[in-house]
Amino acid sequence: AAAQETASGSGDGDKKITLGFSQVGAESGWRTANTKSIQESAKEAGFDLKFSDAQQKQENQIKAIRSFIQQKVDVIAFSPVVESGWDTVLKEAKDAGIPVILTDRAVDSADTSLYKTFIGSDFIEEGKKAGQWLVDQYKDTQEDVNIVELQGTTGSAPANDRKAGFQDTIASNPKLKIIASQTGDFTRAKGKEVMQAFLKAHKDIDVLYAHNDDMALGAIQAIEAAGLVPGKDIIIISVDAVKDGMQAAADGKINFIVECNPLLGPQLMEAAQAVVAGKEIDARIVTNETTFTSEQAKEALPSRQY
Ligand code: GYE
Repeated sequence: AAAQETASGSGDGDKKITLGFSQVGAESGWRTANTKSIQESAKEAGFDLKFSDAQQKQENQIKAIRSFIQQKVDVIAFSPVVESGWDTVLKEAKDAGIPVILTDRAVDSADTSLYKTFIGSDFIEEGKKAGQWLVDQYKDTQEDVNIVELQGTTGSAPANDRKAGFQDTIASNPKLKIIASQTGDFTRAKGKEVMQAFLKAHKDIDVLYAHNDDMALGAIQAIEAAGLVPGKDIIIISVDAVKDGMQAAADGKINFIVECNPLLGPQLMEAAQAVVAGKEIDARIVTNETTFTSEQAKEALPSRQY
């Protein structure tokens, strides 16, 4: 029996899985938490992780994926910076017999056999939750409500979907008007810069909808610098619920946050193990999420992990 155990111990079952992971970048608090979750989970699961940071550029991700194919990794995972333009490189991975898992952001490829699963949030749903809160807040308004929008990275799934879900939902009340909408690239610096421009161009902003906390935090700096009170003079809604965002909500500077969970590492390792073992897995793995008002943020803050 002992000999058998030794034999199976050195067999295929114990082979370290090599996972090539191409990350979007380090643009936000969400991304930092996501990267940490993936690195820690890979370590815990005993994977050999090849991690590559694309600095928000699709061309860098394509290069990283090609290099993973050349290195013959067991499985490739990536969070696609934008939705379009992946068919060629995904076909190359498929032809090389390497399974691909999408995490966090989706691609718009018509051929869904190019990847095994997509693990991540429903961004349309997040946009709808943001919109619904606003609809409820202003249900009795007689006046126009002027909204400015800070979009995420142009062409990314969360920017496209958070915009669409929000827009569709607020359309139920014609008084709710988006008067300006521009990308802030999901970063604090760009969020601040674009908000400054919005404030210069429009004297009558009632609401800011930011596609993530970091842009909202940058915008808060611009709003305060303009002598206005964030959360009062301008109502602020954002997405993510990272610690700094939750703190701003607890302080009353952000009025409503839609949660987007970055801790995708454990689910990714589980899915990677399954596909490498040749098992069938669900084509869509959705993460569980909630929303926070200022009061709820205050309560949740002490136990927040990221
Ligand atoms: O909301 C934002 C990050 O793709 C869900 O990317 C992610 C988004 C997240 O930069 O903060």
